[in-house]
Amino acid sequence: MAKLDILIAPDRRLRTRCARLGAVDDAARRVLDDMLETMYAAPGIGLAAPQVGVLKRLVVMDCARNEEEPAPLKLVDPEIVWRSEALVTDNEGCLSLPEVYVDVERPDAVRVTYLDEHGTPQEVEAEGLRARCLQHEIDHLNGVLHVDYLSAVKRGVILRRLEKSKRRKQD
Ligand code: GNR
Ligand code: NI
Repeated sequence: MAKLDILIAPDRRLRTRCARLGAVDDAARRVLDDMLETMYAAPGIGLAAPQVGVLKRLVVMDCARNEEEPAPLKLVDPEIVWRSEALVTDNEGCLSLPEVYVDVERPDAVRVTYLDEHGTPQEVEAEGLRARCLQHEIDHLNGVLHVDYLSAVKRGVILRRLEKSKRRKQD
């Protein structure tokens, strides 16, 4: 396994609609393993492939608390097939927008279909933090970031600040 570099916004690759895989091969399994290692090292509770520059519909997650057993989840071509009517607002972070926390209103529960690492179709229903994380990651696959739920003015302020701090690090 290898730890990958996490892209920081603004970056065009974080704004791309990622491609479906349709099937799972060794190359996809390797990216998923590298993504999990990268996510645990960050640390984060989820990671989408575009965050490591891979423009494919791959997601890894682990929302287990520190005192719980690890519960890694690898999802290929995840798709939301049901959303609860009940909405909840909670604070979200993103590894691609360090230190930017945004209150986002989302359905409290979702059902998601996906292919597992063996290519077998699976379905998962989640609520609370797991549902929020699934929605946040699937947003990434569509080029959507948590700041997109803010007003254009607030989003602009945040993205320009990130742009400047990236430029400072480069030179
Ligand atoms: O680590 C993460 N924490 C988090 C907290 C609330 C809602 C979503 C997330 S996902 C984030 C990691 C990340 O950026 N995934 O794309
Ligand atoms: Ni994110």
